[in-house]
Amino acid sequence: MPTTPGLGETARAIIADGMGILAADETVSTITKRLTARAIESTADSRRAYRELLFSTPGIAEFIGGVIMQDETIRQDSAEGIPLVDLLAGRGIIPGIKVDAGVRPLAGAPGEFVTEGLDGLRERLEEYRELGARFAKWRAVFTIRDGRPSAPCIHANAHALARYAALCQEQGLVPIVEPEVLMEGAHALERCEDVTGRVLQAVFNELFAARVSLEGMLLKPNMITAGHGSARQASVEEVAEATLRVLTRHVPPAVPGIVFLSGGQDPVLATEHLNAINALEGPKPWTLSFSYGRALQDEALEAWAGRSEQVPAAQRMFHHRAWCDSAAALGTYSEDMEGEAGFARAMEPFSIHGPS
Ligand code: 5MM
Repeated sequence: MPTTPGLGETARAIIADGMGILAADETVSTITKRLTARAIESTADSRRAYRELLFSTPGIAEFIGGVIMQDETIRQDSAEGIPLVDLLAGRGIIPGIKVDAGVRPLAGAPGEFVTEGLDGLRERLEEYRELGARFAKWRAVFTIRDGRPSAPCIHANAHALARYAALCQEQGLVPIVEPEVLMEGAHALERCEDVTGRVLQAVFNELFAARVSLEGMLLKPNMITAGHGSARQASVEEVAEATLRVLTRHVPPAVPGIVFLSGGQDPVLATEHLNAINALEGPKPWTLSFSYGRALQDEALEAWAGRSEQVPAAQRMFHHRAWCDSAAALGTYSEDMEGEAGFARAMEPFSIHGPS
């Protein structure tokens, strides 16, 4: 497998020293659902204001090494006319871009999906690189049901992920490879473990066949949990052990980092799970960090509520959760980092919004 100079350095820089990734790559349709659920009108300007709030949060560059944007955001300017991509880069945060075109029904596999977007991808990657992106992301989704995910669904998605990753590396961008086994369903943790293992094995077989340099990529998987609808939810310890077991069996040590998605977990629980994984004894040859969307944003979005006077409160929430997740990436998070005392400690190194 060839190694591409520069890609490994970028991959490692994104997740250095307890840093992780903010996934802010919701499509217009997804972010619109999240905004309207909180009675916030979704316009190009409100979406820009929300992303700018996150990206410009004071102190955040200590915890967030990379941000995944989507097509609209990477072309937007801040209220002061600075391209958002430059705003990030100027703060030392590496800009990334979601490049898949979303999921479509997979022919021959009723109820299953394949992620599309390979047509014209080389040219789009070239353009995004010129706009300032240094890494990219492509997400495949797998549903657990009777007989699902099927072998053709796993194969089609793993193959597409590998073609995407190879194209990214050709264009000098670090690919984040995201095979997400969804938490929807009533399945037990053991079923999630089995399915995730099969999916990861297929993905790495395809990455190898496509000559993707493992040193120059990041993996973004789900954690191993019971389905949201399962009556028996696993303990934090059980989730951590099962997650590390699957990764040890199916992810080569050449991969520099594994950045988990949160998948609809409560923000605090997503922090606890990451911390427990990092606190486990035993070999962990990759950096284990976060690339959370909802678990990093939900508290801030709730606090913002679309009101400009609420920007400081929202930034305080975002800064605090990123501080906690960064500690979890180092295995040093503890319960007393939550609550008012935790907020005060998170603010200690600088004053985020004051004194005046
Ligand atoms: C931020 O959400 C991304 C997907 O948005 P679309 O569904 O609109 O494409 C998603 O890919 C995200 O990056 C990951 O799923 C991680 O987000 P969560 O919320 O699971 O941590």
